[in-house]
Amino acid sequence: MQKFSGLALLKRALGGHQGWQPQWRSPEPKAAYDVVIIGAGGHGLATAYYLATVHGITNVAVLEKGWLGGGNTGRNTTIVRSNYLFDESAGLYDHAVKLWEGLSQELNYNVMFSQRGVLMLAHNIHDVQSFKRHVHANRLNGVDNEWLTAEECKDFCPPLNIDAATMRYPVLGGALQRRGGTARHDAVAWGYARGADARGVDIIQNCAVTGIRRGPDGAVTGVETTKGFIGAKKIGVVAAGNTSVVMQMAGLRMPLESYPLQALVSEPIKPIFPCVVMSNTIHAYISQSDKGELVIGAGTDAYTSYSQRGGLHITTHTLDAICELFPMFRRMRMLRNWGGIVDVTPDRSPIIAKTAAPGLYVNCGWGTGGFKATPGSGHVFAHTIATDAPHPINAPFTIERFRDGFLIDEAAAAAVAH
Ligand code: FAD
Ligand code: PYC
Repeated sequence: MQKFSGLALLKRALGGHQGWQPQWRSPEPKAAYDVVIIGAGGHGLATAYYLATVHGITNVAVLEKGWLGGGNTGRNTTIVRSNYLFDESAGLYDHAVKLWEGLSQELNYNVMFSQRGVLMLAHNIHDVQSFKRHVHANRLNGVDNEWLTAEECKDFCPPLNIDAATMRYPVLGGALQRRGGTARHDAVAWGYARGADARGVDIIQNCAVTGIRRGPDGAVTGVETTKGFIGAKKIGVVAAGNTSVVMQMAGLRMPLESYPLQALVSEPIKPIFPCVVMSNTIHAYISQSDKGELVIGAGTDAYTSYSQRGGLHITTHTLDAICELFPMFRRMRMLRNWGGIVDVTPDRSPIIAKTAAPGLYVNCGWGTGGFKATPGSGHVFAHTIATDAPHPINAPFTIERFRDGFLIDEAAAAAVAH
């Protein structure tokens, strides 16, 4: 694998940037693989990477109907945090944050992970009580989170308006996770793709899965695709908003609904915004990308849909909220908006599990919040596929919890987007 280093960059720069190799191959599919992963988003690529690096399973294909990272991975607003309420979630999301902290080194690829802090604002008594409960629960689990007064919020994020006289919903304080922050979403997909490819994983783009074949015993035998049949001993479905459609191909119904979720960015400006701020109550969140754009987002559309765009009224509502919280941004122009399709479970927690079909595994239900979990999700899903048993961290995240009632209700922590 081509190594990146300061010296390598300098050498290429002096040589007119000749000689860079493609970061991954574009192979034709083989007749069969030990494992086929459906979906080359961050989670699917991370799964393939850890199958190869941790479990030594390299006869793996990742099949992608479009382009690598072109789903929600390349459409999200890159917020990383682990301030979820329940022990199970703290275990899962903080596992991911710990992997984020070493990911650029692990992949030899700069994923631009920036722990600039995620501040969740409280605007009413309910918010204050709920966030303080999160702060205490997180700290019991060894996850950093602290309560700030309104003035401390303003110190941490100077553009924030805390003048109660000018606001519908005054800022009463906020919960700050300093280890939270942002990362470069494309780089995460590219870094995992490059690492998996170098270990022999075939990443096959423009290859839609159109069917899942099962043998007489119910076990999977392979997938029908737009490039023909590909045999597989094991199949991992990591198709985000399309999960229900793909699982239906194996005859399985999922407890999921798919909604459009959108975001938008402003014109780029000089660095002004030092952290991530989220407001669940007035429905907006904001950060600034390293390119200088303000990255702004809101909630899902109210209705299920497979269209990768959201309703205009959601955008205008979000911008109302942003202008109220940060009056100085009233003069900004918005550059572009886009949407993704998010797969939402009834308890707003993911499913990372074996299924009733032998050899078929599913990783889904991340809804509006799976980017932050990418490394941890791939790591534990690879374990589940390789050993046919869950990793202790994902053991509670079964499909059966919706039958048995062991829900992990993270609606509040799933935050502004829900
Ligand atoms: P994806 O990246 O969507 O990958 C799934 C892939 O499967 C896609 O590339 C798709 O083309 C492919 N696929 C589907 N069907 C088939 C098929 N039949 N055959 C082959 N391939 C198929 N999360 C956060 O943690 N923080 C955030 O700030 C955040 N902001 C968001 C903002 C927006 C606007 C959106 C839309 C989402 C946001 N999320 C956020 C959620 C996050 O993006 C997702 O949970 C996460 O990226 C899911 O990753 P994935 O790899 O599972 O899915
Ligand atoms: O999960 O933090 C999150 C998030 C922010 C915006 C969308 N999802």
